[in-house]
Amino acid sequence: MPGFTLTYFPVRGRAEPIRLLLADQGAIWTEKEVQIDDWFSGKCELKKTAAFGQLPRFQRDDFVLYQSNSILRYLGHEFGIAGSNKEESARIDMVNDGVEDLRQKFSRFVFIEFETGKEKYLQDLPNQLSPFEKILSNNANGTKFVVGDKISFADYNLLDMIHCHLDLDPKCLASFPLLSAYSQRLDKRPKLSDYLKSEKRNKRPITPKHK
Ligand SMILES: N[C@@H](CCC(=O)N[C@@H](CS)C(=O)NCC(=O)O)C(=O)O
Repeated sequence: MPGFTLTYFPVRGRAEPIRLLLADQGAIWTEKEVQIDDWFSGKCELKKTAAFGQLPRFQRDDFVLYQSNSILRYLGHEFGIAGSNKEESARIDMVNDGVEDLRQKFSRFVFIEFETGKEKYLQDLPNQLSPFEKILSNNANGTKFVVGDKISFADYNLLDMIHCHLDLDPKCLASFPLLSAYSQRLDKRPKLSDYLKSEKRNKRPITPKHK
């Protein structure tokens, strides 16, 4: 088993879809935690060497990678879950880019508008979720994954975004039967389910803003 190391803050954040993928694919990995205060006080040397001055950081032996979506895609190739041909890979990338757009909106809301913008954010959320419902409906009537008949790295990214939004509003999937069934189905995958129940996962808040 290759030695994977994931370095991030003690939150779920942008490392969480990577953790979901690793857990579900049966990988063993080492977590290195960086305390947020150390990072911003300059105590942490890693900020100076990080490719874009940010985390997560992924390492496998002497191969180091930054950018959460690049890490997801790399692991997608590693575990054979990045598409079985060019077209499938491109569609998986497309969904993953759509998840990234949603993650950026979610992050902006959590970090900038949390106190004042919740009502507006939740009002607009169906508009943000409906493309994913449609994507699911176009693939085996929503009974499988976002693309093809095999899980892909984009599924872990989408699942994490669903988890984040269910935490914000447990009823947010009420008008999205396919997304709702999809997330319940994925959560029940044995290795993923074990990880989701684990203490190490549950002691990490979604972001530093969450309790
Ligand atoms: N596009 C990057 C964004 C990384 C990012 O925003 N990282 C944040 C935590 S989620 C960070 O390192 N913040 C501390 C800083 O910017 O110094 C990725 O996907 O990895």
